Amino acid sequence: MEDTSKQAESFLSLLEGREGERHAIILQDFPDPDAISCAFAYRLIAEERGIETDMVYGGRVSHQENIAMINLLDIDLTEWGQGPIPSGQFDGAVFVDNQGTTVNLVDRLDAAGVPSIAVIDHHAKQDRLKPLYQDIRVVGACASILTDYISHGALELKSSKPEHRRLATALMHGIISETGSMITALPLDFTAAAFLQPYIDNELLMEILHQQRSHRVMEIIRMALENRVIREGYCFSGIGYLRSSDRDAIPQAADFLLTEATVHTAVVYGMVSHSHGGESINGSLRTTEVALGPDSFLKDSLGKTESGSYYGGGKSNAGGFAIPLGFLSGKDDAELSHLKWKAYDEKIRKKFFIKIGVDEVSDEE
Ligand SMILES: [Mn+2]
Repeated sequence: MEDTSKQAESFLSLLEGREGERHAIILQDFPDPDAISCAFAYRLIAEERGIETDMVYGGRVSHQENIAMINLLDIDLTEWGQGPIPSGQFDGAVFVDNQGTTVNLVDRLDAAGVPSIAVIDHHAKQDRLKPLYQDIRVVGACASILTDYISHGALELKSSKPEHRRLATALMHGIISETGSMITALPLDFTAAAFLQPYIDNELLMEILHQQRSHRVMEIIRMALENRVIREGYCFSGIGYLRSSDRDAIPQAADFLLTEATVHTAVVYGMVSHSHGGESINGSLRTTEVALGPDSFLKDSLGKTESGSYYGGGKSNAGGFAIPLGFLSGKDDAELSHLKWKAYDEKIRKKFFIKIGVDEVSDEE
């Protein structure tokens, strides 16, 4: 097993002599369990050394499982909307599970003169930030890096402390969810999970992992089932109009469609009405096909806007896209709404069919 004590040592020396400081822990705009647990870990480690922290993000915590996680584990994330960050409030920013490229707060932190103290991440190295300290490792979950620090003395976990149990549970959830239930886990992730195991709250972990679906989500899954078209292992489903608050049901519906025996790739999309009056087609792709490459699949299928940005992209087994409607946005009477959806639905499906090379005419079930 690799000796990681050096990294933990240099991380701890970074925190030395910083008593009385206040750090902003920066999460990506749409924080996931890995990021949330890392932020929580940094907070408790820093607290031990007299450093105050705020855990902040600039977007939205969506997906009911993530909302359940922060509620059940009592993790108080702060959302920083669009306004400026007051200067003099923070001595430094610490980026966990990101390197600033998936964060809309970086320019505002710069404007407020907040220096980047640390970047702790497991994504491929990017050059957006120039932090004092960085630890970027090839590991399944960033939570495993924070756990590695803890196991090397950053924090002495005690089962008798409820906060420590909540932290261990959060990190375990981060590792499990980020590695697809350990399928993509690397040795350090297993070491971290083994270290955390004695401290976790099993019941709480179960509760976070087994969030029940809301009625709305069930309805959207039903529509996705009804409207699905399957061709050569690909399953496409347009689900019509939905409110922006139900947007998270789209990836959940795609997850569900992927469970059908003959399906290796599922794409679900719908017309989302936003609170500011605009509309867009939002979609999610899920695949079990290792060779597919969601990023290029979506870019090739849907192309890009006139200004040259792609409508979508993704990572190894998932992706998403958003196509703004622009001039066609806004509430219409039933007939026009129907026409509008039908036009987009057919156009999108056609683009995917072209990409996978199947004949559109064979569309009739
Ligand atoms: Mn991560």
